[in-house]
Amino acid sequence: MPAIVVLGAQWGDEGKGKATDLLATQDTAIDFVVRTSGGHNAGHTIVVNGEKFATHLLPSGILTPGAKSVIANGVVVSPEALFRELDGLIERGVEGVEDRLVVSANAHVIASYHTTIDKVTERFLGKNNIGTTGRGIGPAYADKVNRLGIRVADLFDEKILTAKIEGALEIRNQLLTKVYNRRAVEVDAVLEELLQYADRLRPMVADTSLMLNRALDEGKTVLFEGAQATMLDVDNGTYPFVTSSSPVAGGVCTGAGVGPTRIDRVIGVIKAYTTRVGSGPFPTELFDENGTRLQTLGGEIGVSTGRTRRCGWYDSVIARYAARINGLTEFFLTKLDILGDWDEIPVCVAYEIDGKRVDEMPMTQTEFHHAKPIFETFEGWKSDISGCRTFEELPTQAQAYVKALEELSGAPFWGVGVGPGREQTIVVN
Ligand code: 2SA
Ligand code: GDP
Ligand code: MG
Repeated sequence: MPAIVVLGAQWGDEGKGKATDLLATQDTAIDFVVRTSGGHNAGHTIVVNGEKFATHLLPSGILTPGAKSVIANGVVVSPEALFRELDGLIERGVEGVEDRLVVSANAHVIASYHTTIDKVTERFLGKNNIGTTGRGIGPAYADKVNRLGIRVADLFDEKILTAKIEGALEIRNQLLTKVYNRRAVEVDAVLEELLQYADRLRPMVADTSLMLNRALDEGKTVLFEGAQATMLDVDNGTYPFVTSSSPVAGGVCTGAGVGPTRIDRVIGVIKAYTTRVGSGPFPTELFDENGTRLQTLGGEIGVSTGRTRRCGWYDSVIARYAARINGLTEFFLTKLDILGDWDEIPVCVAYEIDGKRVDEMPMTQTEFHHAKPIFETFEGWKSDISGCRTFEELPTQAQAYVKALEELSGAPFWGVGVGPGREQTIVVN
């Protein structure tokens, strides 16, 4: 299986880090783990031998000694965040991280003025804000699309870098000073900020598209690790309450410079319930004690910003949508163990929108804002399943719940997570 995509099927934090890590350790032939979109707004948690690691900008494969980790062209890279994360792993005794990291020369750079603009814009929007992570992601992608961006390769040529910073600041300082009433950012300050990372970064930089295509030609296995998720996709998500990149399967191709015909498996990671951080519509959101219980039992707190995640029941309309948008070959269901506390578990099977039953994602965001979930209720299993390692070991009610979700969701379930640990997984198909 040479090219595998692992991506989020809901609003993020489904447990993609765990699914990636599991594939990377299960199949010893995984040679590359690749991030293709987003930046250090992501937060992936991996628990190895009881020790907890969180990756943000780095692919979670960085913890797997045999695999190369790649930050591909579609990612926005804050050099400051990159080295902070690398140093954090080195301090914890993870060896060889810098030697097995490759960064695309074409990835775009996040500088401190992007972060400033992100935060000031959110404040400016007030109650209409997006609830971004404040990491400068949106402004960096906006500069990229506006052709004002700075790429990693630019850090190695001071003349080009100076010209690019001047060009970007000419526009960005207008926004900062005239709209946001802020002080202008100085070219020299940005130059100094970015150049300090150039020497350490240079040995890691390569043409990652060429490298990955050659690797696939040689039959190597490449794992593309998603960040954020389908419902946060700038085209297919709950616009404008989305991130500024394409975390769907199609985004993997542009974000890595590989063609769609090379992809063999597309795995959608999905929680046994639903969570969301930041603003925006969320039809199955719970505002009662069930929501608080899911939040507490599931430890639903943002890995990057520490924000509390909004919680709700499983939404199979979203699952079917994710299966369709990404052409999923399978799902990986996580956090089934968290539901062991309920007598009955509701699952959203369709929406009621303005008095009508709707089985698929509606065409417009206005309709989605009006969507009320239609629930079907399943019997709970009221027990701890975190020690189960085969499907047959699961209580019959849990088996029935998984089978029902699989039938409703539009793609087969490859595995089920019953705990955060690497080994707490049941492979179903
Ligand atoms: P941004 O910062 O521009 O990407 O924010 C835009 C929206 O995207 C959401 N977003 C996320 N949602 C879930 N998890 C994310 N990563 C962290 C994690 C989140 C954290 O893994 O826990 O620590 O808070 C993530 N990154 C971006 C964001 O909430 C906005 O709705
Ligand atoms: P990601 O952004 O999709 O990689 O997910 P996060 O790391 O942000 O959040 C997922 C959280 O769920 C992490 O704390 C994981 O350790 C945890 N997790 C993943 N799978 C399972 C599971 O099957 N059961 C439990 N209880 N926790 C899980
Ligand atoms: Mg996360």
